[in-house]
Amino acid sequence: MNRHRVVLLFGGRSSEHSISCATAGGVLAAIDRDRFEVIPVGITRDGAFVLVEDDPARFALDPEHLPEVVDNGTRVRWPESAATRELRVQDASGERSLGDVDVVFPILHGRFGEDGTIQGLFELIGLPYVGNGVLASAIGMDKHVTKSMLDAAGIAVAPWVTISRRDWAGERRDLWHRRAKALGLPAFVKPARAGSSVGVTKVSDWSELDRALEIAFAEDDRALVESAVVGREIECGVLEDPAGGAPRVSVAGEVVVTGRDFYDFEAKYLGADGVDLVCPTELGEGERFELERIAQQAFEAIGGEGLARVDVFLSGEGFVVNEVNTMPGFTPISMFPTCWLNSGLSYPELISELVDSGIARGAR
Ligand code: G1L
Repeated sequence: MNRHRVVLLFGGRSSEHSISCATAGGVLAAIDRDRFEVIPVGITRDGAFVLVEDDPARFALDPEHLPEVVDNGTRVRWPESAATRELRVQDASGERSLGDVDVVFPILHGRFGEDGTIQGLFELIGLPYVGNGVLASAIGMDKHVTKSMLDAAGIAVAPWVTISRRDWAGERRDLWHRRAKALGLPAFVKPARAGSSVGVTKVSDWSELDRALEIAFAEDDRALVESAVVGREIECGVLEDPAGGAPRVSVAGEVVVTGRDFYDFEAKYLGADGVDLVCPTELGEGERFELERIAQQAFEAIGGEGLARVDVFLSGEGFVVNEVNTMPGFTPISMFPTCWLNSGLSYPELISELVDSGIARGAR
């Protein structure tokens, strides 16, 4: 059988460049080589597309040495029209063809990665790709827009107020303070767009609000003030059904925070102490059923395609959706692959399934 040719795209102009590289290393090591031929394409921190050697070891997740895409002087050229899927590369000895590709697997975070822009490029040039499309990616990137969509679909979310930098700097700052304070304490202040808890502050006293907003405004022009939900932090994976049926939902995992304020950036990616991922986590039968329904609804509310991780709180009043992540952490030990592993899908199988669904979508 002819192997499908997969462009693994990673790195990029984002603060999570190294996480993307390490994730790509995990995918390179696990992807089924009998079925897929991989063409690794890195994006340098400056935004250059370079052809990278297909060597998983180069991108191992080592806290001492964070992996990165170095500019090796090559330049990858995308197909110039939707009539061709030919990838080309230029190097010191000139330009040559890399042959036709079947699908792109984008492992990119933040701006120009999971906000729909790169997906728009693939749509324009007619290249099939893995994961969410332009709209769901753009929605999922923005916490205010995600919450608005979920709320409109009748899905419970924590009460929130969105404040723009202009609102806050203007004459009516008091009005915005009052609106925020009506939410009650404790509260979280978050930038509207920024992944991995960057710029997020927990506020336990309103005297901390302005400082927290300032931190959030360093990341984005809009900030959310959100009621903190008291409850368990539970996450589950959603996968598109290739046959067009209802999306599938994995068993649930739980983020058990023991020694820090919340599940922040350090805890998530640098393996800092104080956080345990428990999967599968204990839920009653009714809760499991309810979570499955909510995860499916949340996925559909944002127009999800391919996959998503749905993060919820289980409070005294039931489930509250916190976030729909269209590009979840994806190393072999991340929550999303772990949830699927405990649902009977291994990491290599999960990768195969995602790539297959990207190819199938391209064919439709
Ligand atoms: F392509 C998929 F499958 F949709 C996909 C792409 C990227 C799934 C998960 C991710 N995750 C990431 O890119 C990252 C959050 C690890 C990048 Cl930093």
